[in-house]
Amino acid sequence: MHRNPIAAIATPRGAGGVGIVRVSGPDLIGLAKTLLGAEPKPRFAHFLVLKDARQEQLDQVLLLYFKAPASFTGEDVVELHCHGGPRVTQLVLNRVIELGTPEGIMLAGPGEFSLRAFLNGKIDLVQAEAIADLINAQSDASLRGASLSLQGRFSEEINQLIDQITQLRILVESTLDFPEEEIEFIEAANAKQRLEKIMSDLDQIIKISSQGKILRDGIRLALVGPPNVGKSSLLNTLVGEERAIVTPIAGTTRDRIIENISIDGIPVHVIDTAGIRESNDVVEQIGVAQTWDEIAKADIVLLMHDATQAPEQNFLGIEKTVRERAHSGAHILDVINKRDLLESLQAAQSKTDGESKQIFISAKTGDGIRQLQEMILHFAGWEGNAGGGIYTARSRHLRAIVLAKEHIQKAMAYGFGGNRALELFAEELYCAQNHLGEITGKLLPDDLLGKIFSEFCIGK
Ligand SMILES: Nc1nc2c(ncn2[C@@H]2O[C@H](COP(=O)(O)OP(=O)(O)OP(=O)(O)O)[C@@H](O)[C@H]2O)c(=O)[nH]1
Ligand SMILES: [Mg+2]
Repeated sequence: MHRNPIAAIATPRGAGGVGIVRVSGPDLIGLAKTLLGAEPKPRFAHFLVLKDARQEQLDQVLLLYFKAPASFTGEDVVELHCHGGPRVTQLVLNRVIELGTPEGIMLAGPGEFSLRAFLNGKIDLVQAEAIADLINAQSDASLRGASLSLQGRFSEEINQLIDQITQLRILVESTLDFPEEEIEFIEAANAKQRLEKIMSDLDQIIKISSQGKILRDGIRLALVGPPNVGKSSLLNTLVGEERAIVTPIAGTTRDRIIENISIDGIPVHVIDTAGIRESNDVVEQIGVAQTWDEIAKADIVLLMHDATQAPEQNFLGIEKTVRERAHSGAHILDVINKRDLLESLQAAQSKTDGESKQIFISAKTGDGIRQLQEMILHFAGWEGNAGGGIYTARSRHLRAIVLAKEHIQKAMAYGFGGNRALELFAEELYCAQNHLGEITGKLLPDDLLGKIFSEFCIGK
């Protein structure tokens, strides 16, 4: 399909050593020649002095010409590496657009280069998403996971599953034409074992992708409770810096504060919130309303209280509402803070059975913090990345795999008894295959592309 040339600044705004202006289009040899004043050699760094319309020097630049289809987008690509300042790059971009091509050059939208790479079959959808994840990665572990997806590890597993399902489908559908022999034929072809293999591979992929989803999305962790229990102190301890104001005055925090940290390489979005209490102060009321919002969005809620105070009526009320407001998959951990103030530390032992959701800590001394971090990872479903090899995954992928699994389960239930069951069986395999196809983009539901690529930055 013919698409008009597009251009954008591919490097971040701001000052830097080098800035890159990138152009992609079906035929850019003319533009490259005009810029260079000579025939460009593909994949060769040409030095040139870029001049404006009045023939005054704009900048000294390097020009790279990638000839289609051997480029990121699969089209002709021209890159101009100039000095990295917001003004320089903008002027270089303007000049390129001014010189133009017979069809003109449009400004690229977010992710439009990657979209073209996808549409031209250079990468599949999982890989395109992995590019965005790689750029946005906040920890080394998520970066490695995105890199594995980009290399095609995840897509490969999905494609293998699709192959297995397709083969089984072909087998079953072909027997539909030969009713007398069908059962023996299918038995001889180990159809049942093959179906079981598909099922166990699906389970394995679900397991890895749910880890991959944690690696990509991270864990949303809300610190909540009554005023003065030490929520902001805990935020500061987890971040390792004084980010939130801490005072002995109840009602110190009013605005929620979000900090991105990583625990053992897993991104964790920690949210300090306004202490929950009835208040006549309008600002505080808004803060408390935000707290309830955060409780609803969190994967893990740390419900904090003060070890020196017995939980009173008010606290029990908060606890009940927190449990009601948290989403169904969330875990609420009871964090009893200020353990250092207790005279008898014996009484304040945290249970260590692995499934206990209660822990004593001191945000002030750091006592119990490591154990708390482990609890957070555990209840978020992170099983550790012992062997590495976990690729990043998104909710969209996981949903599709789970749907595929449901169809395979239905297929299993139909079994191989008789023609009608076989038809239904084949139909379920077909549905499962389609759901898996959505992951890599072999099969695209409406508006998915727009949604995915609009999250990209411009110039990628
Ligand atoms: N001894 C001791 N004091 C603590 C500990 N954690 C917090 N504090 C003190 O408790 C008081 C309140 O701490 P904050 O962290 O501001 O409490 P908060 O829950 O954020 O309070 P609000 O923002 O008002 O809701 C401060 O004086 C802290 O120094 C702890 O582990 N031990
Ligand atoms: Mg606070």
